[in-house]
Amino acid sequence: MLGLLTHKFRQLTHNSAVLPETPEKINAEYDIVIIGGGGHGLACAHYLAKDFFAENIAVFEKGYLGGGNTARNTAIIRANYITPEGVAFYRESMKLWRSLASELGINLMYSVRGHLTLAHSDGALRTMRWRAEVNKQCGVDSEVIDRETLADICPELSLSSHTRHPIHGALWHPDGATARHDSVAWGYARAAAKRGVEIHQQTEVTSITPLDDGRFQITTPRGTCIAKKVVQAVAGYSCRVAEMVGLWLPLRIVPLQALVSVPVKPYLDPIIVSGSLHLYIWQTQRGEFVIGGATDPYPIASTRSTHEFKTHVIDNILELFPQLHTLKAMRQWAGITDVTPDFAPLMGKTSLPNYYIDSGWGTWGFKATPISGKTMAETVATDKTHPLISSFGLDRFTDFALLGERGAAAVGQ
Ligand code: FAD
Ligand code: PYC
Repeated sequence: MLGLLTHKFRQLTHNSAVLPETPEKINAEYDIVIIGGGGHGLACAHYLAKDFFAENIAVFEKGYLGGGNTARNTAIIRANYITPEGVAFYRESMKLWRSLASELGINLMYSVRGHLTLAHSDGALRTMRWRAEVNKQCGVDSEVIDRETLADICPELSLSSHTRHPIHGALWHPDGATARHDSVAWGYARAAAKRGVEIHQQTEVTSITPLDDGRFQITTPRGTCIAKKVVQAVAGYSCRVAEMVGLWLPLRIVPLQALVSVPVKPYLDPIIVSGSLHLYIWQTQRGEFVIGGATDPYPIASTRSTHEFKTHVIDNILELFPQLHTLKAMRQWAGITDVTPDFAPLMGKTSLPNYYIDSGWGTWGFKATPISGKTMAETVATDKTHPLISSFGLDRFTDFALLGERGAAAVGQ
């Protein structure tokens, strides 16, 4: 009996820990090369192989799997956006999230805890009413609640009127959730590899040359190959990689910082966001508080942590939760985000045939990982833009069709 249990335990830990090994060499030719082994690139590889039986796919990742923004993100999942295009897109992502753990065969620690966006003025409440109406029209559960209901949902929150920014009400999104970010990357990587996708870690793409026959020559320090189709899913490096094929992307590259506290006893159930105070906070299953804010105000491709960020968010967190004054910060970090002018993603086909982009994920792309993978896979496999992403193309910047997602995508920037 003990032998059987030990065997089962080994099988379990073996299955959940093993990642695909980087093949010894790069092949001379691939049908599809995906640049970037974050959640988005890996999800795209998985759905290409699973839904479209695509073969001869390679993912090139310059560092380790999911080590970019996927590793640095604070794992908030929600669909309460403000534009109908955005709400429909993230609503479909939420549907995929719910069954993703069983699809990928990995524990994603998907945890539904509800999402509260605080309003500190009547103006903010008005915007939230609009947002709630769009949400409901698009089939997303979201409503404006008053202070009494807020006190019921989150009794830990200070509703004192003697603060700098008293709370008038909130937008309540009961489906708001979190998930374990590296399980997402590993789950997609393993599932893709099982279907024959080659995953090359420590393989930076240093140049891409479009050839006369419509294919691409791709150079890496580990060798060169030819690809019939190329997808770039490189988040903060989007402009740099797009430049390699002569594409200009309208993205602002800015750092986003976060910090995590030491673990303490269970205290806070919902995710709390305040756009006006530029902060958000939630408590992990292990008891750590995950705390973040707005992007840094200057464009710089850097992952350094600043003292200003820490003092700003902690100062404002204590206004909402004065009881946390003895909490100790444990770790602080940053990621490099790619922000569009209208805070909606930038995805799909480009002016270059057979070259596809998955970018413009700024501070909001983790929750989109499943649906971006699914819709990009269909767009790449069929060369027809998936209807859910038809508004997110590069052409919206020349056709005056910007989306205006700022009020719902970002934490007060
Ligand atoms: P990444 O995970 O960054 O993957 C891109 C990969 O491309 C990287 O691994 C990189 O090494 C690789 N790469 C780059 N250049 C090359 C090259 N030349 N050759 C090969 N590989 C290359 N989103 C949410 O929805 N909810 C949140 O709560 C949230 N919180 C966030 C908190 C922070 C602090 C940060 C920084 C971001 C947050 N985000 C959040 C945003 C989210 O992290 C990203 O939008 C998402 O992870 C993007 O995934 P990706 O796979 O496109 O990018
Ligand atoms: O997109 O919900 C979000 C988010 C929260 C923190 C960073 N991004």
